[in-house]
Amino acid sequence: MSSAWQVKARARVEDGLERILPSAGRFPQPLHRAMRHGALSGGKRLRPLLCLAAAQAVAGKWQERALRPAMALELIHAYSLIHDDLPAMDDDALRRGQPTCHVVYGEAMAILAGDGLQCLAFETLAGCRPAALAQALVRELSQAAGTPAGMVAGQAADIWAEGRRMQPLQNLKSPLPQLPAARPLLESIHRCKTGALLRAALVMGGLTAGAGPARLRDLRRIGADIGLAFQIQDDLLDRQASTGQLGKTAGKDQAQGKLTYPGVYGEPAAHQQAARLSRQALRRLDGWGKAALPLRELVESMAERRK
Ligand code: GRG
Repeated sequence: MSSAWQVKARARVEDGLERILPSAGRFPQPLHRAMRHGALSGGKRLRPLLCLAAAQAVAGKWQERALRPAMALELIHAYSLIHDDLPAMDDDALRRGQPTCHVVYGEAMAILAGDGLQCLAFETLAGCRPAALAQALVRELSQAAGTPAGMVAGQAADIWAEGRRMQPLQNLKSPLPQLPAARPLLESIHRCKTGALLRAALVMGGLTAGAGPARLRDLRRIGADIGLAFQIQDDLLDRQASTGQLGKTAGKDQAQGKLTYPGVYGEPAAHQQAARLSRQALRRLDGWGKAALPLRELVESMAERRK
């Protein structure tokens, strides 16, 4: 169940995204419609809410100026989902209970829509003031979304580990090194692919609210905990929930031979690990006081999520 704070924050994010996305009627219309399809067709808006909640936890009250970084995070997330659904990646026709972007607009427009959303994310951050804050936010988001320790690196390692889409590499002149062992590889994939952006959401909220080094370190640690817990839960939900519940195709990880926590450790141990990480994140918030209530509630609702 969403708290009143979450309802208000989500509405502000929806309004903001509606405002900054190019209108559907603007040339070239197929591109802009595809971008809007990717960014406005539902979604829990977790990353923006985490950013806004972290800013409030640090500053003690609602931070209007955290809306820009919050939207930038969601734009990057939306781009990653559009690209992840492409036939060359995860190849899925269903997302948030609707046909995926490439199914509706074709592969070329879906690729370009993802590119456009990524550019718009950084343009949005460029409008933050003072300029030193904009610079710090751009650094945080580009590291979390990029490589070697961000989302793009995690996605590449995931695809490499899965093996299915690597056939062209047989033509390489110099062979690639062996993949790391399953357990460290799995944790690294999860921390980079999904965890890095969730961690950045907290850090960007903290930066916007002027957090000092100790608060930023706490936010980074909380973000790392909930980021890994989130992906472990995703692995579990992929096995345990239905396509109707998830709004995306269930049971794909096993079908595609993906490296997952329940696959490597078993479902009970994976469940325990996710629960332990969520508890650890909540403990780190002890002593933050009332201002951190929205953040606590978000961490709790993430731990209980069913989709
Ligand atoms: C294509 C560069 C590139 C990266 C893609 C994030 C990602 C990397 C792939 C998504 C694959 C996936 C479904 C991972 C599970 C975790 C995840 C990101 C789930 C979707 O996030 P939610 O649950 O989605 O926050 P909503 O729809 O609520 O926004």
